[in-house]
Amino acid sequence: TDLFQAPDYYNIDDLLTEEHLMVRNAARDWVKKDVSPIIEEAAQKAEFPKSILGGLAEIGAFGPYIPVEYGGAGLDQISYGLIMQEIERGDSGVRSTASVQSSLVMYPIWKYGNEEQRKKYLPKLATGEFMGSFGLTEPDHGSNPGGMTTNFKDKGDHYLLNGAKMWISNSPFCDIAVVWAKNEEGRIHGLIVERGMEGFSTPETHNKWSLRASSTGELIFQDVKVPKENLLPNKSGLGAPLGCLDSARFGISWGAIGAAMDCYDTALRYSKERIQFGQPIAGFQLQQKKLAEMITEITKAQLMALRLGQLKNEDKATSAQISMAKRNNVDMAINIAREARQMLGGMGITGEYSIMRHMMNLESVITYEGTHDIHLLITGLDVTGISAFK
Ligand code: TGC
Ligand code: FAD
Repeated sequence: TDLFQAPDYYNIDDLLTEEHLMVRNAARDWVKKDVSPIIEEAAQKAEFPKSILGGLAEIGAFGPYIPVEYGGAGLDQISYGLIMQEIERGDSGVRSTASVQSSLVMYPIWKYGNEEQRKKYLPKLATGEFMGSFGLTEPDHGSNPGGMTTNFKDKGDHYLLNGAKMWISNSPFCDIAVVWAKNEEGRIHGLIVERGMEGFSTPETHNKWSLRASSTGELIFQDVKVPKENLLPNKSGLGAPLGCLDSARFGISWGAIGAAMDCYDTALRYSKERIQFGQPIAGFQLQQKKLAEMITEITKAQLMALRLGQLKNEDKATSAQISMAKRNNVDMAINIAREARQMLGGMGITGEYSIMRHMMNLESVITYEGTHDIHLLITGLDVTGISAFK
């Protein structure tokens, strides 16, 4: 990784502002210095490296676009994307932690919370003093979150929350969780649940082969008394959590490019150095086909992400446009990881190189935040007007 050369085949840097480049380069330098050297061991041990939380906050990865008055970095959407790209070049699990904190915890508190909630939580989330998780998925409701059974009842001076969430990033160490649950009328609301509330537990999910440097777990609620002031008042219905997903999926469409860049760069360098049959394997047509297709796909993904960022800055990006980019760019990255791994031969399966870790991580990325197939159906619905979900 010391020699990392970021591919920029179409001079996309020329389309970025000074601020974008500054933010991107700061994130890139930090990943190189503080993430790349430790991440392989963390992944092998299946431990989230908590030592990097301060650094993530410093590069603006916790709330990049949240206004400065709430402790956020006050940046635009392209800067947010570039930060995600650089972090995921290091590891998708680290990017997951940042995505959840920013788009799934800070975003709903900022957009759907009241001023008191914003002031209480956002500045601490921005520094990493508080870490958050986002509970939407349940054991029996993944792609179909609208079917959720987690529920809360109005008990006069508090709400009583019952149910369980599964596959929750950051859950084992989160201080707060933004939890989506149905009220007695079946309407979905967001509640802020705090660690320490009686009846709230967060068991860790073990034995993952993917996203091993990210901590995943459950959120279990057994008669948890949630103060009424912890309900997010300004939006309800399934559209509320889905609105958060739009922001996270946008970040992932950039993040996946980072993972792909790292795989491409590693394979390119390796193939120029690795000699077989008396010549670098980069000289064989079959290997060049892989490299040529990789750089073509990365370039297409970069242009898609950049245009989407422009639309998002103008508040014009549709959910369906975001789905298309998430689906395309993650698929692009996982295919590049698989091809790049082959180019390294046996070396490709070891932790000496980052490729196999990226490849395994991307199996989660292509599944969470809406699976590859769900995003295809979202595009299908958008272009035909007919839902094929149900
Ligand atoms: P449907 O009837 O289509 O929609 C219900 C309501 O929601 C509105 N809506 C959206 N609003 C904002 N943003 C979006 N992207 C929206 N998509 C839909 C819609 O207009 C409607 O509003 P209203 O007012 O008419 O009620 O809902 P459906 O039940 O048919 O399901 C739709 C579907 C399949 C698209 C959706 O449920 C879906 O996206 N499923 C995938 C689930 C998913 O992505 N889960 C992610 C969990 S979080 C996670 O994975 C974090 S990973 C950690 C990390 O990020 O690193
Ligand atoms: P299912 O919904 O059971 O899907 C199984 C298969 O069926 C998939 O291939 C799917 O595409 C397909 N399928 C489903 N419905 C249809 C349909 N209508 N038509 C065609 N095919 C269909 N969730 C959170 O809320 N918060 C988190 O922080 C979080 N972090 C995660 C971290 C990791 C490491 C992982 C793996 C997941 C995480 N998730 C999180 C959950 C993630 O969002 C879900 O796994 C995902 O939405 C898919 O749900 P499921 O696993 O229940 O699969």
